[in-house]
Amino acid sequence: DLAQIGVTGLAVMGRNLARNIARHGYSVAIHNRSFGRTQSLVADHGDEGTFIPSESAADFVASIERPRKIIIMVKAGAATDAVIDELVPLLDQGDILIDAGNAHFPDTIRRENALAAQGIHFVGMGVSGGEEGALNGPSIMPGGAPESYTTLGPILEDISAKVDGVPCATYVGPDGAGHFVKMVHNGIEYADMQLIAEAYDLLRQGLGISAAEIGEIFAQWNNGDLESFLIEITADVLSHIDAETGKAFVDIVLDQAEQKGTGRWTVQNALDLGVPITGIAEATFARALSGSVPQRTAGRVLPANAGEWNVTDRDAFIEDVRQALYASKVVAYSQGFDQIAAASAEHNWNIDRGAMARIWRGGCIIRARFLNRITEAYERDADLPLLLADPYFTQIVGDGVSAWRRIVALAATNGVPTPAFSSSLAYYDGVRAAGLPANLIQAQRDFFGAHTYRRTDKEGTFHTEWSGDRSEIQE
Ligand code: NBP
Repeated sequence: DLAQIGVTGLAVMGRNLARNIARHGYSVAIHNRSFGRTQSLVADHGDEGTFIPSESAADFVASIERPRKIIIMVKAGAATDAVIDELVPLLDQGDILIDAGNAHFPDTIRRENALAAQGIHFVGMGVSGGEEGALNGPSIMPGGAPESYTTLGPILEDISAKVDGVPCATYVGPDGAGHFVKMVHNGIEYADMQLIAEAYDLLRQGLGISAAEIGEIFAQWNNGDLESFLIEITADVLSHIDAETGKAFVDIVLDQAEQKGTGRWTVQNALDLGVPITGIAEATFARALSGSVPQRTAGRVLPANAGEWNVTDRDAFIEDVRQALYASKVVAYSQGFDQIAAASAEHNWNIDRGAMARIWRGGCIIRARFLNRITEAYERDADLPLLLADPYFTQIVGDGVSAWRRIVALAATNGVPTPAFSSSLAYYDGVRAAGLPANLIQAQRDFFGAHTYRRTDKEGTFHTEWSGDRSEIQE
């Protein structure tokens, strides 16, 4: 019998995805460049479902029913192109090739265009949730031609995470849309993690309490609006004791954060689109700063001239930090969804932002209770220009804004770096302001570069002839 679907690339992600599909009753053809991984999957988990192993790509393709559905789960970049190049000559018109790796979306657009010309459906598919998610239910963000989702969708929805019985998988949009949305998901993840780290730092420095005590605070927060996977694991991480030293685990981890690059891609794309995703950008740069060892070493001499912590009402301070965290988090998501809207308009992807929030509720790293609120906001207004301006978010962030200001002011006074809290508040005040000093920027631009300006009192484009003595030349 022929397999219903194939998976090639059986490292940790592909192996778990193949097992997940097989456990849902589908027969799965499996293949990997080096046959050892294919054999060990059968040896270790062959009893979980129907696997059809092949050593060669030709046998693999021949073992799958038509139109074929083949998931590629290999290292992003050149490896993905190598696999596509090997498979394509073996395929027939109408077959569906699915790249489930972390491709950069411009690569997906390029591949989709090239393969569409050859009659092959190419689906760039974001998968989030790590190895655990791949096995037990990830969040799945497939792009490509909509007709490919008709055959592929039911399988993806079957194997995805479910929240209230609703699958965390849906069609995102043409060509690179799926990988784009996965990229922004990762960018938001960077912001979310940085905000949590800043909250932790403020609690630690402000209250002088232990990591474990802060873990308890996070565990409590996880019972409310902040309930999310990242808050939950933060509570666990903070209460974890290093077996070797008996110290708090977080205290023996070197304070230099690394990155694989999806945060950087998100920020680069936002710069291209001109969308201010300051929360994600600050989070990405905060990781870069943490790893800037020569600068941090040289910087140790810089004077602080900072105040000293003197928190008199412990509970009030904790609640202020919680509100600052929640408000900053809403800003980060608001900005990320702006970026999705801008890219969707640029590429004609027609992405439903409410649906993206819905499929992020389970399976993925940023899964959180409050994503329901985002879905509801876009259900109220699909074209909402600013998530913060949805009545629910306006109220909840407005309720917390005094606390947010107190926390950012305290952090600045006491010399604690809170780039994501602070820049998110600056963004909030920026979009809220009736006027911005951008008028001065335009005047300066006109002065030195004759870049022109528009006026508040009449339509049109104007240029002022600035004279050598800096006074305006009268006509
Ligand atoms: P890796 O990213 O470590 O890739 C290993 C796989 O790529 C192996 O199957 C390897 O075959 C294959 N491969 C390579 Br490397 N070069 C190849 C080539 N030239 N031709 C054919 N196959 C080649 O595996 P992973 O960690 O399972 O991740 C797979 C994908 O999923 C990546 O794109 C990753 O970014 C993405 N992803 C990972 C996670 C996660 O949490 N790890 C989460 C979400 C998405 P071999 O066995 O013969 O060496």
